[in-house]
Amino acid sequence: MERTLVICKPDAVERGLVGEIIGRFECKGLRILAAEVLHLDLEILGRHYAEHVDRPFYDDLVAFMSRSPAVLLVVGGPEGTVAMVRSLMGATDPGQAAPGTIRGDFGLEVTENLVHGSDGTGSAEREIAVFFPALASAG
Ligand code: DAT
Ligand code: MG
Repeated sequence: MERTLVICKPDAVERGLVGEIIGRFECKGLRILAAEVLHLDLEILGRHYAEHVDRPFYDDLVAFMSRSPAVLLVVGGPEGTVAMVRSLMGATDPGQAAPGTIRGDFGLEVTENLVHGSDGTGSAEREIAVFFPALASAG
């Protein structure tokens, strides 16, 4: 089974969109393998977003991601699941995201874009290990 790390970001929780977002993955046929509500702090966000620490938007990104609780999910399915989740999410900027995608249907601007999904199978396994160490793959 291919796995990916999904985060329903603080805006999604605040707006009561978690059920809608999880429902889209379930309707597609993907499985929820793990779920947790967690108020993220700067330490865990620094590990999760390690590739972005030097980007100009990093401070705004982590301020947003740490302002209220998020819902962390491990989503699993057949080969291609990581890309399928990205396609259900839509483009990073909700203003550009296609209608029918989560970001396209519910978002307006890039920081508050509702949902995170890993961008490859390697980053998926690394991110799952950050938030769900008990589910980390061997090696
Ligand atoms: P994605 O979440 O689609 O994988 P990313 O990994 O490039 O996008 O960036 C992580 C998050 O950082 C993204 O969800 C929202 C924020 N972000 C990205 N680019 C940004 C920008 N140009 N301005 C402000 N925030 C940005
Ligand atoms: Mg990314």
